[in-house]
Amino acid sequence: MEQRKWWQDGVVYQIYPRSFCDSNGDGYGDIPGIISKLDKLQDLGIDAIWLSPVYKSPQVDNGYDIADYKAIDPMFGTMEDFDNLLAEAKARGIRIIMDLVINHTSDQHEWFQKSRRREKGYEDYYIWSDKPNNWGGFFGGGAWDFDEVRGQYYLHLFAKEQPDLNWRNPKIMEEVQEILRFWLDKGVAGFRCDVINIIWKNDLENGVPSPILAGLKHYHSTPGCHAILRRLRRDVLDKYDAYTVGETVFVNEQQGRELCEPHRKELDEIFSFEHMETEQIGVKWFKHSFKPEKFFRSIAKWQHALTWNANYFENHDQPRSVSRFGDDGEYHNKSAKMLATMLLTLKGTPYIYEGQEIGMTNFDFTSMDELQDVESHNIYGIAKKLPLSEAYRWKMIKTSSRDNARQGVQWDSSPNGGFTSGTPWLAVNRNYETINYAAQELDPDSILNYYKAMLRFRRENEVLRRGGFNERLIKGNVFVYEREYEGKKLTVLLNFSAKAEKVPFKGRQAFGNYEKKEFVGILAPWEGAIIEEG
Ligand code: TEU
Repeated sequence: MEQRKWWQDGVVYQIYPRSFCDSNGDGYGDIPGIISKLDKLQDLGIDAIWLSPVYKSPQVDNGYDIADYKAIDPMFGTMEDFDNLLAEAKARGIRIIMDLVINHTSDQHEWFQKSRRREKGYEDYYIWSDKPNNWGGFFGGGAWDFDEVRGQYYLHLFAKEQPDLNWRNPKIMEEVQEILRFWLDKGVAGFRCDVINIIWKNDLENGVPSPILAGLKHYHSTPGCHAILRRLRRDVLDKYDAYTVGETVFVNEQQGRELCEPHRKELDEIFSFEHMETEQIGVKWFKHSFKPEKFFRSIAKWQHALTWNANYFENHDQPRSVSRFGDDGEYHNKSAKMLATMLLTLKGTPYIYEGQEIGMTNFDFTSMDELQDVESHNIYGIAKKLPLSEAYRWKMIKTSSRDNARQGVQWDSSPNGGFTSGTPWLAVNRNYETINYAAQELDPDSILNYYKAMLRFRRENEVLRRGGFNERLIKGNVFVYEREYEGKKLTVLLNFSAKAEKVPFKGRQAFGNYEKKEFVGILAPWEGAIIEEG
């Protein structure tokens, strides 16, 4: 039997460094800030940190535009700080997972600068063409821009400052392998691979015209992408026993399986998107209506689809889960705990996003001037050209903006929530006086203490870590499922509403967000309970 890997039992915590903790008062979170909070993360009970990009970058897309893969951006600190972080984390039994962005670089990367000048050896590092095709970009608008220096168009599926690498050039494979080795030699545990299923372009033909992402079929989950993943794993990753989780946009179950089933020897896990898009009707920005049942069905389907799931309800690209799937008003505490109960009892590796463990909510901005996200500004710009009311446009941004999850972590009730002593790069949510880490540490009934207890419960419970998954009831706002391991069973009951719900299940309560010994068949508002039936 294959040896069990750490990530099959572990829990990962995502840090978005610029928003986590600022140690020097410049308004941006940094690596020494992360180090200063490691004790708290150890106490929370996580096993690894996924670090969003800390590489040298002009920060057009907050670090997802990399100018040097082997250097730390001065905004975050130095390489020495990074090495300290690795060592300090290791001393606390915490692994570090790096963000690997290899679909594109920054236009400030020296490869691009050389390529646009047609320097020998660099001519084909990017995707150049005399004639752009009709593909659309992920941030809205077209996917090609003209470069005056080279006199040609280049492909960029994201911001125009993020040119796509040309994986047909074997040099790119060599360069990326060297980058992987550089970080693995330092001791990182693996990589979260950004938009990994779109890196290989089958061809550059026009796509079927579509208002969003025309051309997707020409580069989505292609055989070329599978070949790259197998190569990276065989040549480098397996030699270090490194872990990979792929951010795989728009995958269906079959495509998901092809990317991460163990025998494929490609990725270990994937982040699928379907459950995060269940409230979308047409384009997500135009309507926000959350139907729990659709969400549950999607989760259940994916639990069955893959051998091992990476489970998440939040990240730096998504609104806050308590505002989106829970209730950030009257039932803030209960609904955040109910969501924690679900996240930590699904089959697979749970991912907690910074601030989720204290129930941080969506932003409270009142105008576009307060937002920074390049995607939000692009989309707002496009929406301004459409016949929509201003109220509608604003609602669209408010429900979808990535800045919802990018406000500084609320550490205490001092100005700016203790995130920075200076002026934060993005205003901190005004609710920091009521929702913050320090207050929740002291309150036995807090969301934070629930997370800690739930993580302990999970660690001590083989059924939750190893068991199979089976849905028992999906109806309206109620989701009931069972986990089973070697004859032992636990049933998880969740209520996604403020209305009490009757359910045909009873038993001894093992864990839950309402204190009780017996579960008698009624779910209270936003209740999450784990029971042994009988
Ligand atoms: O995200 C890819 C991606 O699909 C999102 O940007 C998506 O367009 C957005 O969530 C919709 O709201 C990854 C990173 O996570 C993101 O932060 C980067 O901006 C992007 O890739 C480009 O590197």
